[in-house]
Amino acid sequence: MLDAFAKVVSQADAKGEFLSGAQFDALANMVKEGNKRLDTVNRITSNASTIVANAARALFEEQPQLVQPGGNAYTNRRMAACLRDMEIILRYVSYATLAGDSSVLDDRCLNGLRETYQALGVPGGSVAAGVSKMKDAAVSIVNDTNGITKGDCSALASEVASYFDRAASAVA
Ligand code: PEB
Repeated sequence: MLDAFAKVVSQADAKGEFLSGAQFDALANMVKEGNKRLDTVNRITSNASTIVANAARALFEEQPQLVQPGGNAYTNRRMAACLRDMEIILRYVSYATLAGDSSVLDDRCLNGLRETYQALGVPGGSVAAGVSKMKDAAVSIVNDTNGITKGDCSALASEVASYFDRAASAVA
């Protein structure tokens, strides 16, 4: 598990070189913009249950077969497993956002997840659709300028979106 700093260190060390100017500038910018990152993680974290619940509701509206007899979210046990899975994925996206690097998401959540779903008979495409709904909700919460100092959060918003996309394409 790496963060943006450890990642650069390992890349430079693999080549036996000092940090490049570009690597240094990118990290300096990350420090300069650090409060935005923390606010972003904080917003996702404090809205996690809303993000999960709304995304799940929208998913089941769009794919009602999931909650009908024989569906993958039919019975309270499977519904609970589904909501839990969405929450786990959101949690790892929040960690990756804090770290500024996807490795925690890749290594601890996505690695082998497609095969797990295949073995369980859970449709990966439906999980991906749920993840994409969480993405839309999280990005709009991140971009909500209500009651905060206005600034440019576009880079962070697209970084957050990229972690959701990564999760969706890992299971689709
Ligand atoms: C991954 N999910 C399930 C299981 C595992 C995971 C390991 C099997 C064990 C269990 O049931 O608890 N666990 C989960 C995860 C990590 C982890 C992401 C990462 C660290 O450790 N059903 C649907 C939707 C979808 C869904 C499409 C979006 O209809 C999910 C939610 N996951 C789902 C369901 C089960 C499951 C298990 C229904 C139960 C499957 C079953 O037992 O029939």
